[in-house]
Amino acid sequence: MKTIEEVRKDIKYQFPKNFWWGSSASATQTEGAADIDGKGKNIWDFWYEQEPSRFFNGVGPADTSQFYYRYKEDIRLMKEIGHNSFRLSISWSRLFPTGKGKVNSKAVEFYNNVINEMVEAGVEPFVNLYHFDMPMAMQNIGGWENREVVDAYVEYATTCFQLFGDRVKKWFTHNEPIVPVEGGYLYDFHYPNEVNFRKAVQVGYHTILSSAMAIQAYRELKQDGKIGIILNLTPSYPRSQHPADVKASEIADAFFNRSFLDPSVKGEFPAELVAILKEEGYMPVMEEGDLDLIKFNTVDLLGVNYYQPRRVKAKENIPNPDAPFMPDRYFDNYIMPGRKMNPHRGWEIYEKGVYDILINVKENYGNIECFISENGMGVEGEERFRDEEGIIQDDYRIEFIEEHLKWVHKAIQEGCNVKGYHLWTFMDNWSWTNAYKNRYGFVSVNLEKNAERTVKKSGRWFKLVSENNGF
Ligand code: BGP
Repeated sequence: MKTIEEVRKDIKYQFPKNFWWGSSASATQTEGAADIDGKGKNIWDFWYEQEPSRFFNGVGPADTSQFYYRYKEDIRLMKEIGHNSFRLSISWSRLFPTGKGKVNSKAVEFYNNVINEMVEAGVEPFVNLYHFDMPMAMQNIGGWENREVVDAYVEYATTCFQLFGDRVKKWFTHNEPIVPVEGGYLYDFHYPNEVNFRKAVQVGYHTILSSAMAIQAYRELKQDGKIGIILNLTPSYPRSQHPADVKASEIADAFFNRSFLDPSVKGEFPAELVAILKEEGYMPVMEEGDLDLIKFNTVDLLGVNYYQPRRVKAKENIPNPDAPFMPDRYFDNYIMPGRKMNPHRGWEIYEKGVYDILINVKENYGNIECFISENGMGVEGEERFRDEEGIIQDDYRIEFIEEHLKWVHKAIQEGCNVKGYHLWTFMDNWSWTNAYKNRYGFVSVNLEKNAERTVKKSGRWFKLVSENNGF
């Protein structure tokens, strides 16, 4: 590896001053201690009890990376590998074991300790309020389908602002809110494992409403920070410029990107999506005043998660009219010949996608302040890349990050308002039903050796990038 001096001489991509270098993670995926110190169950604890076989190698949410116990060591390592910021999430069911009512004082103590430790280390905490982890007591009354849960979420969010807002200046209402809609109500990879488009729409709508209401609550408190949302933006590319392919990709974009992006940033829903929902008879139940709430409480800051593109073509066959309604009634997914793959995860790698997203945000979303809040490369069986000194030689990850950063750099040169880059993720963690199958971290977690942490080659490399503010 090059020395700092060698790297410094050779910087081709210099990033703006105070660029946010760091990584992101979530509570359920890292904390462990799932039934300790008064934490209530969330949907993951419950589902795992019901169906452990749905989780890779049968590993459940109590066996995650033990951040609850080892946060001091982890924050020290963040600092060591050049983090000036890190995104975590608060576990709603740790703070409110039944979703609302009485606050769990042990949770307050834990999050205070984590936040204080980070501030002391010079790693700015970016805090997300919801990362796929509905408290079970709330799911039992319908989760996001039920408007009462929206009110409980706003109470939870407000409590977080009051408890931690003196030190936390970057808040996020949700991470990838479309994923629980897809996983829980369309494609069966999150609890409650339903396939029901009507519910999916209601869940999505209530999530957007909850975000706007939390933003309103945050602004009423007049804390001098920013509040945003983190969205997985998956650009839709048509197979060809044939109008039928283009139309199919525009519809996919309206369902999967603009459904959340437009209301979050512009305060309104995409007309194309509303037209389809009206025509098909799937408009959600709304209350008077909701649309104004959404209109006037848009985000300050946008987190962009980018992993892979979505390639789309016009439908090959007429859909079965008796099949349950799904968004893909309007398009087919397209496998592009010659695409570049991450063979370890089975996802396409298309680095320019990140640039296309940023240009779109600049041109069509008022160039709102944004940052890359997740990007990363999952690798199955990564232990095989560990060398004799015990270091994972993840050159493929370094290359992956570099190739994406080059496009981020180009977007910045062209005037995009991009403030930072966070890798998914800091250390290997528990990834929902995939458990520990795909490793993403700068730091490896050796499950065989009591979750021992060792910095990978990419972590050492990232330290240099952060110190030089470029590479
Ligand atoms: C993102 C989620 C993360 C994480 C990541 C990797 O969509 O925000 O929580 O799960 O995907 O996922 P996987 O392990 O399935 O490759």
